[in-house]
Amino acid sequence: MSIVPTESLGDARSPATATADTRTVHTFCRYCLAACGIEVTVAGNRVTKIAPDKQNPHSWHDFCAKGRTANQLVEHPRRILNPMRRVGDSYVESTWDEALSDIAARMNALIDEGGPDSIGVYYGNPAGFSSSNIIFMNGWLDAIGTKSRYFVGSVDQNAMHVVAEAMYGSQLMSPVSDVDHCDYFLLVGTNPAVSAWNWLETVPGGWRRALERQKAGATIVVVDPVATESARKADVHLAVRPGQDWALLLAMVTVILDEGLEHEGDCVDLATGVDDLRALVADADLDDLAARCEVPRAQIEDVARGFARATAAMVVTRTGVSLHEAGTIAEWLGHVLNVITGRMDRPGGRRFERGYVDALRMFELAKVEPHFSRLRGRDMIAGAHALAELPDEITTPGHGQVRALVINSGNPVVSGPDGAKLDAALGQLDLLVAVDFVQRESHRHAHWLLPAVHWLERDDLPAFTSSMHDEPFVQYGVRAVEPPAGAREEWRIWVDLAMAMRRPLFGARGVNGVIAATRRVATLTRRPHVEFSPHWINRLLVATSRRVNGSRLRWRDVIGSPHGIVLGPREYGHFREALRTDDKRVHAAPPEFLARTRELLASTPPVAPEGFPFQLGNRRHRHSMNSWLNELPGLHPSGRTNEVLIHPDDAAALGICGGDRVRVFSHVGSIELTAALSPRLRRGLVVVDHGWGSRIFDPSGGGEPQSFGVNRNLLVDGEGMDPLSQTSTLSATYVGLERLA
Ligand SMILES: Nc1nc2c(c(=O)[nH]1)N[C@H]1C(S)=C(S)[C@@H](COP(=O)(O)OP(=O)(O)OC[C@H]3O[C@@H](n4cnc5c(=O)[nH]c(N)nc54)[C@H](O)[C@@H]3O)O[C@H]1N2
Ligand SMILES: Nc1nc2c(c(=O)[nH]1)N[C@H]1C(S)=C(S)[C@@H](COP(=O)(O)OP(=O)(O)OC[C@H]3O[C@@H](n4cnc5c(=O)[nH]c(N)nc54)[C@H](O)[C@@H]3O)O[C@H]1N2
Ligand code: SF4
Ligand SMILES: [Mo]
Repeated sequence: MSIVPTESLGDARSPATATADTRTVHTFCRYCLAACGIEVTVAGNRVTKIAPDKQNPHSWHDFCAKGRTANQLVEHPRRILNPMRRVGDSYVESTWDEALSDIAARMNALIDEGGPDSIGVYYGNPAGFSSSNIIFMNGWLDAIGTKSRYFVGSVDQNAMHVVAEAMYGSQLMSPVSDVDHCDYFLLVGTNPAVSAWNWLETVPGGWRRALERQKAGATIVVVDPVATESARKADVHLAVRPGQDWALLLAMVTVILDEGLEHEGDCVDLATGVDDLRALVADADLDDLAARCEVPRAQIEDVARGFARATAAMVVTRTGVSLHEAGTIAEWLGHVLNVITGRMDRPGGRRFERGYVDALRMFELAKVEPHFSRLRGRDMIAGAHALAELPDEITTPGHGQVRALVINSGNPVVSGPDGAKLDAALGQLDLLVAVDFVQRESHRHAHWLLPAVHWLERDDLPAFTSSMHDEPFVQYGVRAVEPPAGAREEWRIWVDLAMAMRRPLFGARGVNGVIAATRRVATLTRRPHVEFSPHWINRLLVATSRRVNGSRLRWRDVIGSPHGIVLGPREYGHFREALRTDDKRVHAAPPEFLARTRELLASTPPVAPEGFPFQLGNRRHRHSMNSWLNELPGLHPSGRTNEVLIHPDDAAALGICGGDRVRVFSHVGSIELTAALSPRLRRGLVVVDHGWGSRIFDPSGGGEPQSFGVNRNLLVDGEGMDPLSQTSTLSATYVGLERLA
């Protein structure tokens, strides 16, 4: 079949119910992986209302306030509507032709001097919610041949990738939660009541569904140093010492193996390495482990037994685990608990969803050559280097020094470690290009601001993440409104840059010529849909998709089903065949993890350094998305900002009352904010929400920057890192507190 679309994208959109000037569009929210189905009312080209899509068969018929107000970002008063070029201290509006040719010429000159690695990119979390952005960004990076790729994974999910690679043979093999059949939830370092049940998986309304299971008799255990919204609903809350989940989970593995509570079949047939685990736990001492994580031994034993004996159970680990030095070990031990108690690919456990597209295979085909960073000599993880390495790579001269950087959907000065150091480095670049809607903190030194398109203005078919849904599902995410004339989808920016730089997209000769030819034909024939676009790829992916529950996906069904299609019931039993390990077994005890765990066992428990007696924790807010959406009045009544939460006893000892101004300092930075007292924290922990303190500039209007709250990551040392996943230790910083006069 031809993959050239025969209808325009406009025709492919959902058959909107229309009255005079008002239409209803069914699509899904792309702010987080919960992917809630939504019903968007559009008048003219304006969104007038967003409601949950009650007919979406996969979604939970509900959503959160971020989805409800998604149009506020579209209509942001400071939205960048055309490319903006820096001239001195201000910006002037420019055309795309000017922007692309200037950026291309400057980048080519830098490559001539310092090689391809002098061009770098940082891509943030929202890049992954577009079905075309990262594919074409990599195509452009391959065109250049640069390895200076930095990615949000090193402040988020890298531990999962490292564990999946070592245990299952592919970094992308992330199991999904089978919530509706689960009898025992062990939730570690996650607050799904606020953050929704998502981290490399889509489990719509996951928390609500877990609570329904609880009503039917299931047990929920939450492991968190804070009595969060989720912990307060749990049957058991283990207020673990921050960063010591590895000790807690290892203690549970010990109890299970010592007491013979493991799943015999899976320990023999499915997994290898269980004997190595036995040898490891033989060297561990339960009392020592309990002392390290500061959870009573009896409670650990209870939970381990309850978990192992439950008919159906799952461990879920998230960012509370990963943003610490032993994050990978704790993440691994969570998977070990699932594997040795027979929870993989069984009802109520962690299932492997195949998806209609074999993302694992595509990932293998696109496999990048190993690359070691210039200064630290560290390997890439999930195709990118650690954000923490970026500042030195920018400021240290030599061949391959990063001299031009593109920030694609990211705000790393606020979301990554040691923002001040990164900010200073960004200021030294020969060329900084930001692709975003508004100019935020990380973009303040930008030479070019390139306006992006919001998902309400964009079509997405998230085929490569189809294996992350908790049931087989497809939905074509149609746009609700047309983007502003001057904004461009990222894929087009990357394609245009490759062409302007005269470097072959994907490093494949001839591709640029084909794309240029389709553009010429489109102009000549006045049929814009003839032009090459990601739509071609979508058609190809659907045409070559694999059978789900025995049937093949058809394009007309995909675009003819605005609410999405559940492609039959959840399937079990594909995990084994999907494994990418050579022996098709789960490697329960990868040697590098065993070695690191022995190191941790031999180490003395961490002590707070002199002068910094508190540990800085983190919180997410329902109405924020990392460092953005904080500025939207519909989500945050004016004046809302972040504060420092302190345990009342700790506050009393320092003479601090709620409402006092307080200075929080670490050995790399200092911030000032208002104190709020909360008995919900462990003593010794202080909590500041991340994501605040990002200014929003006004490049077109010249107004004063708007600022909301303070950036707690200014206190985080970029040197702190989990050696296995290269993840920054964003939740482990030791800080001091003082009351300000
Ligand atoms: N202390 C601490 N720090 C953390 C965390 C934590 O728990 N504690 N969490 C970490 C986690 S999990 C993450 S994912 C990272 C997030 O880190 P990042 O992804 O680097 O940062 P965000 O704050 O999400 O900023 C995203 C930017 O993308 C823009 N944007 C949104 N949608 C689009 C789009 O479609 N196209 C384009 N071009 N731009 C878009 C937004 O305007 C915003 O400026 O932060 C990490 N930082
Ligand atoms: N409203 C909202 N929803 C979001 C986001 C958002 O910014 N806002 N971000 C999205 C993104 S990008 C992601 S990655 C997911 C993240 O989803 P989650 O990982 O569930 O994120 P959090 O809600 O920050 O929950 C992390 C919990 O870990 C706890 N914690 C901190 N340190 C430790 C520790 O050492 N051990 C243990 N056991 N717990 C610890 C914190 O107290 C916190 O309650 O959420 C997504 N959903
Ligand atoms: S939980 Fe909120 S932000 Fe996430 S997809 Fe749903 S509506 Fe969007
Ligand atoms: Mo994240």
